[in-house]
Amino acid sequence: VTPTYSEERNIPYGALILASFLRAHGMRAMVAPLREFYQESGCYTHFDDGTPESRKTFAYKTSEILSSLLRRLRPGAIGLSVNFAIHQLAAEIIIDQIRSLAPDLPLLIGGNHATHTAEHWLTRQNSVNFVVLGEGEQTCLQLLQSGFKPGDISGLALRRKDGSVEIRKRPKPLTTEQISVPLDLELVALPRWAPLSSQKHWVGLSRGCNWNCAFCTSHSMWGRQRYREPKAVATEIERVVQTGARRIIFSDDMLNPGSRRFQGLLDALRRFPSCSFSTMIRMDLLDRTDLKALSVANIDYVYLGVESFSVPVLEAMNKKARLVDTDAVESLMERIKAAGMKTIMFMLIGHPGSNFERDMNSARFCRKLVDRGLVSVVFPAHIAPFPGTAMATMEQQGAFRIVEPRMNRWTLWRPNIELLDSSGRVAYSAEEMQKVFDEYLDCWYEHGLESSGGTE
Ligand code: B12
Ligand code: SF4
Repeated sequence: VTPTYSEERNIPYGALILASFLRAHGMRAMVAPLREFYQESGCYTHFDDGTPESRKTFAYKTSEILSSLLRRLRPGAIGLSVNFAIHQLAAEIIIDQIRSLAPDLPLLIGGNHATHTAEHWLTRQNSVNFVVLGEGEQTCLQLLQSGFKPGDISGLALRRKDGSVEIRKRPKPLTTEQISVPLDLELVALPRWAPLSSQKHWVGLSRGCNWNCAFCTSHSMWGRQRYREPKAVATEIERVVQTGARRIIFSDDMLNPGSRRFQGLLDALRRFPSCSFSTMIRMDLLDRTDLKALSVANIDYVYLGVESFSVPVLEAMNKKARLVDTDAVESLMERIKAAGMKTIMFMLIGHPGSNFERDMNSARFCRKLVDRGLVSVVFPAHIAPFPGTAMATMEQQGAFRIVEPRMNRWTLWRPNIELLDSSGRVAYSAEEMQKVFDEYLDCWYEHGLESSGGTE
């Protein structure tokens, strides 16, 4: 099961990939994207308005949904997929309900956020039996095959008999073959009012990233980048296109056109002329890429994780950005446009190393790019110290203080931290960060929010 939030209707890609792998190895597995089951008068209701009543309603509804799923699917174990910090509270409520409905059923949890907060899920009152760390496939398969006897299976976190928590070493990164099992869309248990055709579709070409930016969990989750087999990717896309999908968003952290397998993947994409693709990429990599080749493969939206246009901020982020000169950025944007693609930029506010002036200057430069029609949308986000990131450890070094301790509120629309100076005084306040955010929003309102290639 995957928790719920008021996001758009995204296919639960990671959980489905895991289930597809398990099925290919002879296991029975189904994925229930819980979000789709929370309906009131025909539309989704988000539970968390901050009141205890809304949580009670969520717990009650969750219990109803889970007991009907348990009756229907008769699972031998339940896995909960928790990729996002914002799912923290929802996941806790779901676990409480599972524990009261099926106290003896083995319960596992996995996903990015769960991996980096393993101890929490093992030590709270209603705990899970196992946390699967990082890539889930091999560890989960071994655990199921062993009948939940952890033996020396790597990649697990669990409670020892004496109550202490054991966080085991991760296995070696999975091989190309292991990560290439194509998505099996039959494994998604959707209610009748949420057909596959109404979902937003994701496909992964690769896993991991060769950079190690301070605010990002990619490195600690996946390690170095590995591409999937082009043939398997083509099979996966074919299955997705058969549902009627006309846009696929790549779930890759970072497309790396320098890779050996990249051309094979572009060839695979060209087999689906009815489908358009959106991808995440670094701006400096795109600068060295044959843009025409991307556009011929129907990649028409590029999301650039730019984060900042200030050199000291990029350095503090360990972004290792090679394209920082504003004239060079403008010229790249012109080339992207000329190649028939649209650009969406992601910007961060409040990272250690930044200050009001630096972030505001970045926002103003973004506005210039939007005014010139070179960038379609700019998405600003307030930084959050996600567990598993180098940035999270900077709190102990006194770089910032957390102003929003509830991780389920880390939607990145509001400030989560304030930056401190060396004497512990606030150097960049939440209020100032909000002003920078509002500068980005003003630009949105002036230009209107254009369709953003599949993601908001
Ligand atoms: C695609 C994506 C999205 C999509 C989600 C699409 C979807 N299908 O749900 C969209 C655009 C909606 C999105 C939005 C956001 N995202 Co996002 N997203 C990603 C991204 C790039 C890929 C996810 C993915 O599909 N990975 C590939 C699949 C195969 O992996 P997986 O899901 O992790 O599953 C594997 C393992 O985790 C494990 N596993 C997973 N579940 C389970 C369960 C069990 C039981 C087991 C055993 C194993 C297991 O096994 C799987 C196979 O190995 C990740 C980064 C990344 N590379 O993972 C960020 C990432 C998850 N997002 C992130 C963030 C911050 C956000 C936003 C908050 C950003 C924003 N400001 O809006 C929003 C919030 C979304 C929301 N819920 O409202 C952060 C999360 C950090 C955190 N701790 O919260 C990540 C990690 C990126 C980062 N910066 O580090 N995102
Ligand atoms: S922010 Fe982008 S480039 Fe940096 S580590 Fe994460 S995925 Fe890689």
